[in-house]
Amino acid sequence: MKEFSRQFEEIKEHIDRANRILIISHQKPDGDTLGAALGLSHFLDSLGKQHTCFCIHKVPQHFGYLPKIETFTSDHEWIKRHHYDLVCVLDSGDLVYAGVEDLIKDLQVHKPIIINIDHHPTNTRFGHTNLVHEQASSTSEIIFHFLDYHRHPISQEVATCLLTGIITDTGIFSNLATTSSSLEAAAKLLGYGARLKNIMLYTMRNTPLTHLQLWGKALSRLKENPETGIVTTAITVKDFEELGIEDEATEGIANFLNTLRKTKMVMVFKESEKGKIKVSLRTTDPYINVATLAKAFGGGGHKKAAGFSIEASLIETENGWDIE
Ligand SMILES: [Mn+2]
Repeated sequence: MKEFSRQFEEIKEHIDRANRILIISHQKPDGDTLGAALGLSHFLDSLGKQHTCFCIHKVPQHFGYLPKIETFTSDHEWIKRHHYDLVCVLDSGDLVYAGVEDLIKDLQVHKPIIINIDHHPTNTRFGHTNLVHEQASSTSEIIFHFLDYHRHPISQEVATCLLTGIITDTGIFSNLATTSSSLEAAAKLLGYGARLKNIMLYTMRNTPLTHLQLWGKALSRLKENPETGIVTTAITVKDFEELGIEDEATEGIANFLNTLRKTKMVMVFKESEKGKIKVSLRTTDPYINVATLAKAFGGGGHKKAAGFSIEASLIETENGWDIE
């Protein structure tokens, strides 16, 4: 972690100087953005620093086991009325992805310092200090290295938050984000008392029946293009309405399809509202970089897992699903 010592020092100095800090998790929050935010929040508590955790969307209920998750707010107006001199944006390639472009504009009256902590290779370095570590499994792992660097004691609470991020972003240590460094960090966090049983129960074994019914629809529509080797499927607004569920139910489908044998690439088209399609891209092919593809359409992500949104409609062809 030596290569990041300058950023580790800089961030600590900014924190020491700040009076009021805003921690931002990205929209549609996942285990990593929340785990990293709360890990940082517990750290700020131990320094006696006033701070707020913000996410534009409500935190999903199943993260209720994360200590202090109830302190998250989505109240833009409330944030606007307070004076923040430091803003930490976590696990977000850019401010649009974070869902806080407008909020940051509103906060500009007080000219806060912006700290960007992330592991997405498509990160735009939008902060005054950018701690972007592309090889890290998760932003939570980066927070772990930050605390470790400053030799700050890690409590059971912090360990549970950070291990949540590592476990969810590595798909329980199964995807390519799994490295010796992420395993080492996880081992240390377990040593600090991280509640592994709760993490597994609430993040990995907590699927509602209706979500699997939606997966069933997606699986029944799978198509493979024999020429390109690309596998596609689609989920429509109607599916969500019929099952009475939100689009978070699709989380994990693309990763699951990526277990298919001999597939160039998996594309999941999700119609989140009429005329708006979210495309998730996955590959295990060593020569394909889906982040580049996603970026060409205004999205982003990792080499093997990325996505973008587009205004289009779904069409079904003989060899697969497409957009037009
Ligand atoms: Mn992440």
